Amino acid sequence: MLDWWLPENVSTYGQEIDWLFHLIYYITGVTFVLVFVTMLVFLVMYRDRPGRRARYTHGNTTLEIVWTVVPALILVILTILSVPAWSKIKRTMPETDFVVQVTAKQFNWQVTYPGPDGQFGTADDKTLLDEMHVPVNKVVRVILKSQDVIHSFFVPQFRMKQDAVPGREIRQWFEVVKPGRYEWPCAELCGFGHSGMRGWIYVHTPDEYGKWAAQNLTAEAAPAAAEPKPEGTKAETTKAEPTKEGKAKK
Ligand SMILES: [Cu+2]
Repeated sequence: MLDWWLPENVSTYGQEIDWLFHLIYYITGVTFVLVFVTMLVFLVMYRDRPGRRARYTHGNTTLEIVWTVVPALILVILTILSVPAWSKIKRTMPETDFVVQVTAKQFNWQVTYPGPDGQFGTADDKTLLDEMHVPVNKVVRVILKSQDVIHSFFVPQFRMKQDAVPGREIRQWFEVVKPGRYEWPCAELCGFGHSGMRGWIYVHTPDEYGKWAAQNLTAEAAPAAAEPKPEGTKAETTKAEPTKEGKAKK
């Protein structure tokens, strides 16, 4: 019923987020209606009328216990219901051979592929700015880092959101079921240029991805990294395709 409300879900675990989101929306929606209807009824019932005097009442203990315990129980139940989604998305790490490193900085996403040797931190690593290319129907593991402040990796259609925290390497994963181009904003107010910090994730069919990788990730593809980069230094970046829109608006 609320499906029009959210961006299209293209992730394998999106359903598990969405039903919780909808459940919480229904609960808060019903609460909202009940509170406002009661308030409006009381406004009319207890309005000022000639000859009527205000009366002091101390309250109703039973009622107060009920409206404290019921919301507390709802919150506990919501917590319990969200445990399976949390453990599936955040706690388990499906096996995959597709790993990319994302280093957030003010105000870009730096996406590093391990290159043909499959190792990070070697001469054939390729780093792109504000764009990531992945194949469809493939578990993608992201090693998320930050070079300066807290940023937040967010792709609404993937139902994935994770802070990037300086000093930490956070592993996340996603698997997309529909090829396309998805906006990738930073969801943490990370500084002056925060609103311009966004990239694009291109989800390709396996064939298309193979072609893209052959053109952009092979040793001869681009003069990206001529020598190994010591950890923490600013990576050289290559623009794989002209995607100007990724860098618009500062
Ligand atoms: Cu940011």
